[in-house]
Amino acid sequence: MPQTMQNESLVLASRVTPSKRQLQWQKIEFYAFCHFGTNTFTGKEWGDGNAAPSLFNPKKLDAEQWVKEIKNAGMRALILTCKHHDGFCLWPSKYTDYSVKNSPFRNGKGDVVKEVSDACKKYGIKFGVYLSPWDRHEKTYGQGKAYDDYFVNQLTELAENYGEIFCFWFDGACGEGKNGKKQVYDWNRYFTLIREKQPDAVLNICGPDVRWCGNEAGKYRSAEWSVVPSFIGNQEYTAERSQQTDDKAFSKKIDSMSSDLGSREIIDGIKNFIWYPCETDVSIRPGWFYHKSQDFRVKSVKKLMDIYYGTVGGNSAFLLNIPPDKNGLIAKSDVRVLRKLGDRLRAEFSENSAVNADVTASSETDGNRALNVISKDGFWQCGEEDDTPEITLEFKESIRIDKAVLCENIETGQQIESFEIFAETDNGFTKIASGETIGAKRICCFKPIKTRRIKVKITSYRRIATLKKIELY
Ligand code: FUL
Repeated sequence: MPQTMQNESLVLASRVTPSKRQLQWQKIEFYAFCHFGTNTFTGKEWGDGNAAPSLFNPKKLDAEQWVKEIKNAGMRALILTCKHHDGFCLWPSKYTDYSVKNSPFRNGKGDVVKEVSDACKKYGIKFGVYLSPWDRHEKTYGQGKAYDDYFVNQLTELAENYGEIFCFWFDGACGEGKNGKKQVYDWNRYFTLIREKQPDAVLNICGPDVRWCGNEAGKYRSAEWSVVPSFIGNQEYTAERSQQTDDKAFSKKIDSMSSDLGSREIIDGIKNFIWYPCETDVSIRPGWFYHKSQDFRVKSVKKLMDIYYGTVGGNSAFLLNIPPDKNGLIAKSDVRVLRKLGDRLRAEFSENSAVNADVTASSETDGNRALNVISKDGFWQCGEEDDTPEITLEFKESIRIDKAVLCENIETGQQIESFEIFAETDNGFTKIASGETIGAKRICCFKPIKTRRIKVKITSYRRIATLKKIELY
């Protein structure tokens, strides 16, 4: 433990670790959101709950097409809007008539949730549920327990009938305004039910497992902490900061809750902390739902790569929305970008040069050797007295790289507060990258460089310093 670690808040924060389900979720890294429903047919972003079910008619719906494109683009899961704010259900719920069963889709015999979850199973990606708590159609909304019963019944249908669900996504948005209906959600009841039916599922946004990044514009923090003060995990705190009007500008707003949620300065004096890792949600288009007029406004591969590096490579998950069109297919314009994105990701991370290195460190602990950073299992942990640990990777022949990937062993917490990376050239060691947090993953990009030695220096950390992986591309 470094000399500077005398502060009580720092010690407490350094002892917070993720749950098993949070660890599993963290490995998914990059996954898709599919906003689909009556809005797809009415052109709206927020349906008012009055659109006729007869409008819902995706004649060529092919969930396998969605999943194949999503998987090929490098994503490992898909979250479907089973019910958005308009209340229309994409599965034939027993508890309402406002669903696919009263639509022309598959002559009222269809079930989009089933088709999408089956396709995910078939192609080996995970399936997640978005179920909007705010419901503009359901009459009991605003009546307290009556609506909670309705919501719990729907959660039960989804949790019981569609196999394994990796995530339940609870949106904090509500546009009722001051004079609108006021529903006090019984969150604990919802969470208890899901823990019982789907114990491995994470509960996102208004749930305790995964935190909303605070904006919908794809903006990420330069230092992202997964250990944050406990009050940030409060549902009301999240809901108050979520979307309150059908305001097109909200998706571009980048005033995220705060740019720093966990540094030494911010947590000073705080005693209660939670592991609450970040998820960055953003749409591939301006809207969350498909609008033909936005076919020319699909984000570029360059923009998506930037968000990928900043989120997956910045200790956050990346949740990219790809809204299927009126036919029930991912539109050609989006497919084109997704395919290029997949190719690009494969090319950027094709050959990890670090695997051939000789690894040495300024210190190491029993069982947690420096060499572990290039092997599949284990991690490196520096010695107790080592205030600025260094780890060096040496190669027999020069390697040419433009990216370094660093991962902390988050099973023992998030501890590193700053680091620097150096490459040896003819002029000695030159600094090629630096940063604050690492967490689950940090991707550093730099100008291509030829070198025979790479050194990672941890310039500040909390209680223990670990690295699980170093990769070089
Ligand atoms: C927001 C919602 O209001 C949007 O319609 C969308 O579902 C987005 C992911 O969350 O809060």
